[in-house]
Amino acid sequence: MLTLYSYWRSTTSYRVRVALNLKGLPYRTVPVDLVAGAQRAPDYVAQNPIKGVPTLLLEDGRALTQSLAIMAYLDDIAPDPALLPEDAFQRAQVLAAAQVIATDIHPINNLKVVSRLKTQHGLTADEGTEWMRHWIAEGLQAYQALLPTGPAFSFADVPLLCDLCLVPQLYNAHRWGVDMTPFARLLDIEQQALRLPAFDAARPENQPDAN
Ligand SMILES: N[C@@H](CCC(=O)N[C@@H](CS)C(=O)NCC(=O)O)C(=O)O
Repeated sequence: MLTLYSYWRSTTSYRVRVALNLKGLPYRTVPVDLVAGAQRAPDYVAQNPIKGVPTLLLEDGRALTQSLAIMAYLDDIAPDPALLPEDAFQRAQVLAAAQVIATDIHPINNLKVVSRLKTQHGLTADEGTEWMRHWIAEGLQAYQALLPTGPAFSFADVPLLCDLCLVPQLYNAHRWGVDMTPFARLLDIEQQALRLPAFDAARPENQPDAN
């Protein structure tokens, strides 16, 4: 069976949990307590040198890191349902939206970045929260601006790779108190997604390490 090293509140782990569930791939979860610093333990770093979750351990013992790469791998080994459209232009649109979240929003709000701003650069807790709210809101504005009107999810009536990035990011936006008033289209997508068992089972509060 596949093994997912995951943290309940991690948005990158949440993406992969949804992908595994959508594709019906059974897996066991090994919690990595990010708040306790377990991602920096030497045994863990040997598998995931960037010191983050998720890591996906395959049945033969090989490990994969980076949530987008893991999702691409899962799409290759279990193509149904597809996470990317066949059409080259639509595929690029979905990847662009996914990257707004995965490469523009997430890295600058990661635990280690905001912690360092506080410990090394004098940011207060409130300023740290303001930092995250600002960059999440700016990123969500960009994401929403990329979307057509009409489909139930971002680009289609089924969830695609970018929706698997969006829903966890929205969880995070709620967590940090981002004003969601401008994001009605995104909240509709979230509502649709969380009705699906694959998303519901992947929610942070449904994870074994939730507290
Ligand atoms: N680009 C990586 C990021 C992995 C990552 O940093 N995940 C966060 C949780 S969402 C983490 O483990 N952070 C640990 C830390 O900041 O110390 C991916 O998409 O997998």
